[in-house]
Amino acid sequence: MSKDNFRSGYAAFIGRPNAGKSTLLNRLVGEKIAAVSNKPQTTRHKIQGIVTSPDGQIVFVDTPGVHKPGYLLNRRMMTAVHDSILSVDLLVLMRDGSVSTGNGDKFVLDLVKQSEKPTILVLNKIDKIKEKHELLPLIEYYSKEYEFAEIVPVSALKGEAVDNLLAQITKHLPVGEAIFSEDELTDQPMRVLVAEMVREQILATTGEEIPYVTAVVTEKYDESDTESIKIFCAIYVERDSQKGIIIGKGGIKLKKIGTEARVSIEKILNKKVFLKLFVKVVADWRNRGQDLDDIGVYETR
Ligand SMILES: Nc1nc2c(ncn2[C@@H]2O[C@H](COP(=O)(O)OP(=O)(O)OP(=O)(O)O)[C@@H](O)[C@H]2O)c(=O)[nH]1
Ligand SMILES: [Mg+2]
Repeated sequence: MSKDNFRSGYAAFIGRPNAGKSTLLNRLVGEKIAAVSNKPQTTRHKIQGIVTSPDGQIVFVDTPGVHKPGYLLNRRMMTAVHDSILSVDLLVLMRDGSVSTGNGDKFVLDLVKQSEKPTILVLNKIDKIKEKHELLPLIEYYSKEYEFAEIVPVSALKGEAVDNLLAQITKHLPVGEAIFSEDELTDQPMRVLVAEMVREQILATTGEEIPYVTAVVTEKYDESDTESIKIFCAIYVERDSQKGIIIGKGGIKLKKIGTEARVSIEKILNKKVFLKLFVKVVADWRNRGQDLDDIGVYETR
């Protein structure tokens, strides 16, 4: 394709919690830049991932799953979703194609309708479906509700049909030059990426009650040593009892979180990493603007 036809622009993933948005982002970018877990509300802020091909450059914006805001934290998460919808060229509405439609799905669909933006519908998790024709009623339902630019079934987990999705997304972006240099994968600062990797391991290692009350902040990122990078991360919780759960008996849980996170971080950095984690108790941080600013969940409007 000649350079005159090169397309570029921003595309935001929106959908319910657990739809697989971050999994797809990582898959498309080819590196883990967003935390993934089986617990809803894993993503807390906008994460940009960049995919450059000979045909175009897509800047993907991963957003938190759409949910009812309770805490100030959740209100800020939903502001991030609304901001993304307004600022991008194209929406990618993602849903789990293996489950039936609920009120949450309708709410997300309404956001798309209100935006009137060109939107690609992605039906994810097709690896969980035995017969592909089982998707037909869903495709029919969505086609009646909105004029989608494309409807693309994929499996983000297995990487099924994601190349086709990239081509479809590129096709619907405006003609224009690349926005970022072609070797860039994300605009996320390393500090934020590191904190994401630690939080991902907390989500993987602890039970249902803990994910919502924790946040991770990289407090020190020291590259002065040529051999290894020294990283200190603070894990915020709201109560002493939660601190105990994260640390575990004899520190065993925190150790596991640290080891697994270090492996992920070393993979991205291609360098040896010294990772130190410590737990901070800050009551009600989810409702405190200053704490949220410190943690990096910013007020964007
Ligand atoms: N079987 C299957 N599971 C998937 C697929 N894509 C994602 N998952 C799983 O679904 C869960 C949620 O994935 P995430 O990528 O964290 O979902 P998300 O939409 O980013 O969720 P939030 O950040 O909470 O909004 C994880 O356990 C993933 O492994 C898929 O294609 N097939
Ligand atoms: Mg996510």
